Amino acid sequence: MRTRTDCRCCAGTSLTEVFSLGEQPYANAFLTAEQLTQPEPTAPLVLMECQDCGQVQLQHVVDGRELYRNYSFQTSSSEFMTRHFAALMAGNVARYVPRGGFVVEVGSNDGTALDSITRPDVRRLGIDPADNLAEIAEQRGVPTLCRFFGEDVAREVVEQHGPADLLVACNVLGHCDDLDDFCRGVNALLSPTGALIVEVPDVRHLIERTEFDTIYHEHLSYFSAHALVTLFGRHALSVERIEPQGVHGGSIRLTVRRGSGTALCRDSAGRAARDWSAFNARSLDLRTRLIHWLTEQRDLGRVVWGYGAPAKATVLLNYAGITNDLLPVIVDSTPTKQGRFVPGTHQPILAPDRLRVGKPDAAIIFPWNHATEIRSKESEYLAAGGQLLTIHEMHS
Ligand code: DWN
Ligand code: ZN
Repeated sequence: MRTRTDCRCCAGTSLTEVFSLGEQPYANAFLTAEQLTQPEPTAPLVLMECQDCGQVQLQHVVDGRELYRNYSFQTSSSEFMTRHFAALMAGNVARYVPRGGFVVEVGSNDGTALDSITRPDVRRLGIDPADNLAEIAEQRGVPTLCRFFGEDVAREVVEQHGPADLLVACNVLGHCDDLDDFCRGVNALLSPTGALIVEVPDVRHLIERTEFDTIYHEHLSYFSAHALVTLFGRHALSVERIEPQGVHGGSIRLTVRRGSGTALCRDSAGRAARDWSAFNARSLDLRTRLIHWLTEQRDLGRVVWGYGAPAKATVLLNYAGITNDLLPVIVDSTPTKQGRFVPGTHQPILAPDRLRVGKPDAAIIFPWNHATEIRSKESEYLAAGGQLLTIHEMHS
């Protein structure tokens, strides 16, 4: 672990602390039964804001090799996200990829997005550091290079396959410590007429919607359009379009081209004022209300489980100190998470069909971004009187 004292987007050094979740375990490091009795690694989660460009980033950087070698999250776990990425690919392949062209996805996870490309003439390559995911992607026929993307990897790929007409990086930039290396990689790999499509959660929504549970060690940056335009501008990359997206609690999609041509100026991606003290107060209030509600439910003799074990569940449960006595079980559809335990608070993770057997009185939907999809899958449980709530819907 190291401490970062300069801004990843503008290289400035005026960073101020704006929020802290304290010392926390790694959110996606779901434990095996044997690991339950072993000490768990932890690191601080402290948010810093750059006073020059508005970039928000973690103060402490955990080595990515520790976080990603074996990665538990799979894109295909959500039908909604699968459709979202298929639409992204379809639109941009049609727009930027000529006959026989080449599409590269960075952070390709289990190959869901690349697998959606239907044009047989298009060559595809995924790049992802997780061995377990690269293997799943390969099995479904998506060629995958199991590496961290950067300038070196970009040069190797160009040498072997030629330049990319379309480069896609969704929910990836937040995971990269060295964004200058990422941008150099883009310049090395992207064809002069190609496009880079980037999608990241928007820090504006994190603040406005009190999404503190999206703050964890693998998310090193919490971007605004302004900070990203600043970053790309330093590398002669221009942001041609910025489009809001509803996914992951409110995201932005940027279309980036090589050269400094018709770049959106930084001011059009202007900086909004941020009320961090109100965000701090709302986060504490949410934690208090959650603990009160769960205690009240337990005292009433009602059983509450969790639905979904995203990284966000680990953050929330540990921040609020919720152990098995208040919330004994979580169900999740990801096969690699089932049979494991939440880092820090140790709830077991079971398959969703256990909900229909165990019939808890209520379940908290930890991935609030998938509430609609989960409610529609669990209509039987709801019809039988079960309750599915997100933390934002909880009132005691
Ligand atoms: O950047 C990141 C994003 C893209 O994905 C990450 N660092 C990791 C991950 O974030 P997350 O862990 O907060 O992801 P989700 O998409 O909110 O996780 C949803 C979880 O809920 C998965 O574990 C699968 C589960 N789930 C389920 O059990 N039944 C999801 C759906 C839709 C369902 O029906
Ligand atoms: Zn900055």
